[in-house]
Amino acid sequence: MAKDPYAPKDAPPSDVEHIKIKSNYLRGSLAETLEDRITGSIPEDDNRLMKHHGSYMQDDRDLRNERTKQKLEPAYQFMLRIRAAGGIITPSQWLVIDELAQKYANGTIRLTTRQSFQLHGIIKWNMKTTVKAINETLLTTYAACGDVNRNVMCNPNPYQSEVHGEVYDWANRISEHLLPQSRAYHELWLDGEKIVDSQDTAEQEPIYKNVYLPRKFKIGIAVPPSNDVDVYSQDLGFIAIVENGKLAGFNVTAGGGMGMTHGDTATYPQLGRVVGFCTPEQAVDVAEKTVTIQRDYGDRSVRKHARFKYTIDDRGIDWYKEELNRRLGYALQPAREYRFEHNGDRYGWVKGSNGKWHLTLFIQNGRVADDDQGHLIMTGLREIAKVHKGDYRLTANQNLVIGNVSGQSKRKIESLAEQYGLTSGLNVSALRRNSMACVALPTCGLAMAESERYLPSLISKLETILAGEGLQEQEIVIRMTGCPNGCARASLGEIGFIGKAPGKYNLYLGASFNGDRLNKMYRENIGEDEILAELKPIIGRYARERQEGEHFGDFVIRAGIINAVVSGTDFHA
Ligand code: SRM
Ligand code: SF4
Repeated sequence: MAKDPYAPKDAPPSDVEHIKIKSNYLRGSLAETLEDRITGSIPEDDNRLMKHHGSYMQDDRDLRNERTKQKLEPAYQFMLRIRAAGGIITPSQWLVIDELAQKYANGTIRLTTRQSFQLHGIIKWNMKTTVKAINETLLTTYAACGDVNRNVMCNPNPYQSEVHGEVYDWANRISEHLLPQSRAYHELWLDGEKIVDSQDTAEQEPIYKNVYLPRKFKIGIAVPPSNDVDVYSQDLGFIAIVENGKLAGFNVTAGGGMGMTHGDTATYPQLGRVVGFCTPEQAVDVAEKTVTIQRDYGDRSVRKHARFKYTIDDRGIDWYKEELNRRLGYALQPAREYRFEHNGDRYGWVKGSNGKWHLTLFIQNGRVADDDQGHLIMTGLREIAKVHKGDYRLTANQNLVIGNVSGQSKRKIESLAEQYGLTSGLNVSALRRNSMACVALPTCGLAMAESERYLPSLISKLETILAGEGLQEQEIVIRMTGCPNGCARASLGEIGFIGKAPGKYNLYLGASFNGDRLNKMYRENIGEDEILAELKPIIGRYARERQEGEHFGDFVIRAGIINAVVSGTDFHA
């Protein structure tokens, strides 16, 4: 049973638990503190609740020292996360997000690793107008962050349009079903009618109760052979099983998660394990019951130990299976055959089985902005959205698909994409195409090192090494995060970097190309010169000694450069 490394089960609940319970279903004093004109900030208790509404208070860390010197309060601002299950939106919704980014945020849009959008730099007094406009366009920020189920990811597979349509529909249903029910969001942001004392009224959270979850919860659906959503990194994953061209159901995975803390071996990234198969109609029930298991058994004392992966690892995967079957009232069927080939995106034009065309674009680290080298990504996507009749789909790798383009419109979309430099991203090296970096500085309050602003230049140097070995077309998954929280799933990079201090990273090697094996630390706390010096000889050996079709992550293990990680519990061994 429980070998809880932190706390006996009767340890007192953490502060956040008290804040949630006292909050009257996520209200707290947000209504007043958002109106307070004296400061651009909100108190910490409200900030904790604000996350459930899809926003984090931040400050611009580039300006922190200067403002402290000038005895000014930090440059407080808010990040807003907009969720859309499976990452599909209409061109008119895109235009609204684009306009809000120009008007109230920092003029850019950030496509995230979970197929959501982030706007950064919104000041407190513009929050309500922004959230309202998002809701008016039928998108939401509700439960984009916080101790609830987050955006449900889903493969934006443009090839098999019919199966994708069905899978996407289930992603939406799971997402809707697990949304919090509290009217606090409507009251606060949408001028919904106030419920005076929700403790006594009909307002209830049938799934979350008034305690919500011990920690965030994440669900993703993959459609093999693509593991683009990194299904094993999810708390709960569904792997679509397609038989005779039809969706037969899903294999269910449980207990994945990427976050850890440097120096604390009781925290670790972990991969979900396949526990069985369910029919499509059972998927919502499996998700609900799993969420309630985590609600009831997750650690509410130590937040570092509160993710579902620890609930499972402490008790064993068989315990979860039994508890799930018990709550379902039926047993999951045995898992079915499937095979993943990769966890990245496939770029360029493809024709779907519905006869429509889809253009997958490489958007470096998901940052939609214009630059001074002729890449007018923001302007280009805006101009395309004005004429495009299909959809925009975000991928789980921070990229974007211009989806469902008719044969007649293809030429027009293509020429706009070329005109604004959007397609130039398709000609970058195979390494860059498979790269991902989290936001980190200057907005992320937890960043220990640069990520989004640094990885592109590090890749340029690695490209020179790879080209020297004739490997410029070799696909290698490379990922970086500015701290060990894992927002760009760096523990699943064949080459992974996790920030340790300004300019210093831990280097990890040995994850698989299809996302079914974690990497392992190879060198600790090294700067750029050492990174390049360490990787150069390994890349050289890979060029000379690899076997036919062998991926880099597999090679470093076969060559004895690093040991394979079989389970996250051995990650630090
Ligand atoms: Fe994340 C916290 C950004 C995906 C694990 N994440 C944060 C915060 C909100 C920082 C904070 O708490 O103050 C970051 C905001 C930075 C900023 O300025 O925008 C942040 N996370 C992101 C995004 C935007 C990264 C990106 O470059 O795309 C991703 C938004 C996803 C979305 O749309 O919902 C993002 N975060 C992830 C992922 C990847 C995933 O979900 O597939 C993970 C690892 C998977 C997992 O959860 O295990 C992830 N973020 C974390 C954690 C560590 C959780 C843990 O288990 O310990 C934190 C810190 C926390 O929760 O305390 C965190
Ligand atoms: Fe911030 Fe760390 Fe997440 Fe990067 S991994 S966005 S630095 S919390």
